[in-house]
Amino acid sequence: MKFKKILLSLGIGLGLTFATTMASAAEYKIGFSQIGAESEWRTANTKDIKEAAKRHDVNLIFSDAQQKQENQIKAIRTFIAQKVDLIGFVPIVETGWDNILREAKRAKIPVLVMDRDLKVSDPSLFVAKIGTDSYTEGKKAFEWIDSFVNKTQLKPRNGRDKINIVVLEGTVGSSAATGRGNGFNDAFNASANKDKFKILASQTGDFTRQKGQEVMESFLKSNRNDIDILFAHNDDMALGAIQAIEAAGLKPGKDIIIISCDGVKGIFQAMIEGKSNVTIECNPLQGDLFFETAKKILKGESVPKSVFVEEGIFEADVAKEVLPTRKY
Ligand code: GZL
Repeated sequence: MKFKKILLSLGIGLGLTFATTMASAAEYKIGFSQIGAESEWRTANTKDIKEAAKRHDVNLIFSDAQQKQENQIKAIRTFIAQKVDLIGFVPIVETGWDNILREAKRAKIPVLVMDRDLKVSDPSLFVAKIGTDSYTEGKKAFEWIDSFVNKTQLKPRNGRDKINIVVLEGTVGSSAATGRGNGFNDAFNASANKDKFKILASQTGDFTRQKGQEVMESFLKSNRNDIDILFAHNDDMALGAIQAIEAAGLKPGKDIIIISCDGVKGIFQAMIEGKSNVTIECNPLQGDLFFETAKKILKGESVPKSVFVEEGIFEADVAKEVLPTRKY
């Protein structure tokens, strides 16, 4: 009879929230610092991590940093004090991790990164990264626009000579935003049709629906009839922008073509309603791969430095058929 113990360590006075899942006499104790709950994607990522921890019988100490890097650093320091076997985290931004990861290294606690990338002076400060290829997602996004315009012979509205694109960028300094932006821009500059297009405006919406709506409202205020395409770095900002486009009396998905990244259920619903055109999948279901890799590390097995999860692309015409199969 497996002895089951419920461990619930509430956040200490640092404004952090810690929760420990039902912990059996698990083989390993793993501390995980999550960014927050900024998007449908993130909440799906968190749900999958917690469920995978149970499947892998890991004692998970989970911390939600509420979108603040300093909370992630505090949480990692707490994990070190708790002498966890391994530390996992999603770096909210790429830089600023060297010192805290040196503390983990001194404590001989391996670090496994999930989802986003980080930049450190010494690559040995983390063992590996499980995640998503944001550069390729951005590249796929422009390549889709290029082929869509070619196929439909989309013309600029308002008699303009250039097809105007506006961009809602993700969190400033995050690898997801940097990667998608670089991938998009490199594909744009490599295109034989690049002279057809112009980036009219580009601004961060911080990956949230609310800010996506606000920034799109500002784009529309100054360029109501001069926006042909919206590229949003995630679906949540696209969903916010859709509300702004409708409020401005325009038809999202028709007057303004919309492409975004993630592949969450909300954007499938919008595509079914004809309000968005395509989503570039970014898979949040990384929990099993994370814990499998963590156990290999803890057993002294070698693991690849970087592993990407599978990702596809879904256009509006398949949304109705695919939505029931979506897991997030
Ligand atoms: C991408 C991930 C991003 C999602 C957003 O790997 O880090 O963060 O695209 C989420 O929805 O907020």
